[in-house]
Parts: sequence; C-alpha cells; structure tokens
Amino acid sequence: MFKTPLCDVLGIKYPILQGGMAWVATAELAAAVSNAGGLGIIGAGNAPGDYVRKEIKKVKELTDKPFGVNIMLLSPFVDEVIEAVYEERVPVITTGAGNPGKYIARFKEIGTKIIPVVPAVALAKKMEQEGVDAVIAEGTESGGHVGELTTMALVPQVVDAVNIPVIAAGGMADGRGLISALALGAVGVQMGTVFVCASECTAHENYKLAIIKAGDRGTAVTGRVTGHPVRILKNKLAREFEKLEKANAGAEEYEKLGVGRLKAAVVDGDADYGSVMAGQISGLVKEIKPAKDIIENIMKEADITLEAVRVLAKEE
Ligand code: TUI
Repeated sequence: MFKTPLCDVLGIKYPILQGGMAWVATAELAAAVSNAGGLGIIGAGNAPGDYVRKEIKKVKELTDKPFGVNIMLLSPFVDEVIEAVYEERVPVITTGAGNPGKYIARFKEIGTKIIPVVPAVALAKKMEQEGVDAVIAEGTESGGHVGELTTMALVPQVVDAVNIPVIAAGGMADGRGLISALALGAVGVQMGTVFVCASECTAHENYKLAIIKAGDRGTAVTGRVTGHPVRILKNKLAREFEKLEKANAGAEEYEKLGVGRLKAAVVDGDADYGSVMAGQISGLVKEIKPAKDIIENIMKEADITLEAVRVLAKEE
C-alpha cells in the first residue's frame, strides 16, 4: 500500500476523502472513514449551525483522527455553519456549490485546511490565488450538484493550471479509479457513492439498495434549467423532472417538485419519489460493507492495478 503527498498534508493514512454528502454523511460515517485511514467528512447540507456543531462533537468522540466538514454554500444557514466549524476548530473544510472566497482568510488564520470543490479551471486558479490548500476537481459523473466537464477532461486541465494539490472526484469507486486519478496528476480522490453503501452510513437501506440495483445508465441529471443541475438515480421523481423539462417549466416548478426530496430519500427511504443522489459509478457498487473494508479493498486493488499497468505498458 502506498501514500501520496496528500496524506502528509492532511495527516491521513490513505489518499481517499469521503464526499460530504448532505443528509448522508453523518458523524457515524465520517468517523468510520477517518478511523479506517481516509478522511471522513460531515455533510452540512442545508442543516442549521447547531445540528452541524452536534455532529462535529459526535465525530470527536468517535475518532481521534483528522476529519472534515463540507459546507454547502447554497445553504440558508451557511453563516452559522461557518461559525460552528470555526469555533470547533475543524481540521479540514471542503466546500461545494459555490465560491467560498469570502471565508478563506478567516480559516487560514487558525490553520484550518480549506479545500473547495471546483468544476472548472477558472475557479481553481482563483482559489489558488486566494490561498486554499488544495482543490477537489469534480467531474459531472458525480452524484448531486454537478458541473459540465467530465473527470477525465477536468482533472489534467486543473492539474496543469495550478501549483497546489488536486484531488479528483466523480466516477471513481475502486482501486482502478484511484490509480487513474493519480495518472491524471491528482494526489488523491474523493468518493461519495461507494461510501453511501458503507455499513456505518446511516442513510435508509432503500437508498443503499437503489444504488446497488442501479446499472451504468441508472442516473440522470435533472434541473439544468434552474442553474443547479443535480444527478440522481432514475426513478419516478426523475421522470417528473423530465416532464417539467419537456413542458419548458420555470425554475419555481422544479423548486416545488424538489423541495424536501433528498431527506425523503435518505431518512424515510422513499426511493421512488425521493431524490436519490448518486454518481454514474453506481453500477460498480454491489454490496454494503464496512468503511474499513471499502478503503482497504480500494488500496489493495490500487496496488494490483499499478502492477497490471506496468506489465501492460512494458517496453518491447
Ligand atoms: O456540491 C456538490 N454536490 C452537491 S451539493 C448538494 S445539495 C443541493 N441540493 C439541491 C440543489 C443544489 C444543491 C448536492 N450535491 N458538489 C460540489 C460541486 N460544486 N459541484 C459543482 C460545484 C460548483 C459549482 C459552481 C462549485 C463552484 C461553483 O462556482 C460558482 C461560482 O460562483 O463560481
């Protein structure tokens, strides 16, 4: 098993971050991933500051390893979440769905590592200028809120554009994915979908089973017209979104259809009319197992893949 420079930057054993998925990435999952040698991340999503503070305290009880909090910048509670994360001296912050520029200086003062998700080169360069520690280049293969570029196209372009560590995300769930990310110049990966199916993940079993049942064409991107495109598993809700699209509906109608749907999927297990956010790699996720097994399998397979690539690319 190997490590990369990212492991030293974050104080972790393996170069694997767990995506900070709203409702899904609770303290239990984050602690399990951190205890297994990756970086577990609590997803603040749209939760209020007090909820996030409690989750942070819970993680601190469950692990003595580094962990992170993902701040979803579209949240109405973003300022109180920032406050909670600051006061609790969370070691690593990732951000999603926007530009975290105005928060960076304050976190740098206290040594918090700040790692924004970027969907394009321009934002990556801007973030580097503002002093972030690394960026996560997330391709459109991801679940949830997505950009336009694929991981394959985005990661090497971001790697060439910045001089800070780049973490690849989107479309990876195993050791082959990890090695391909390193080949593109990334120093690690962030994976989400595969960790939904960790035993320690508190998401409803129906959510996990829907991912396990999904094949390669099992996801669709909804709500492009709203400016917040979201990848979910194809289900009855996805078909309703599709109808809105065909009817040229306005952003308000998407909003109305989507409100509360992620919680319905994750907490109540409504896999039909819930928003089952998941990535295109869902077809590769076949079982529910402990986070430690997921991570160790990825690392073992990565070693095997490296060797296989060497054999395949042997000089004549
Ligand atoms: O954030 C995510 N994935 C998410 S957030 C989320 S909660 C949500 N629910 C409904 C609608 C919207 C959000 C579910 N999944 N991934 C990271 C990510 N960030 N993907 C894309 C971006 C992004 C997009 C634009 C980051 C920055 C950005 O910049 C805009 C700007 O201001 O420059």
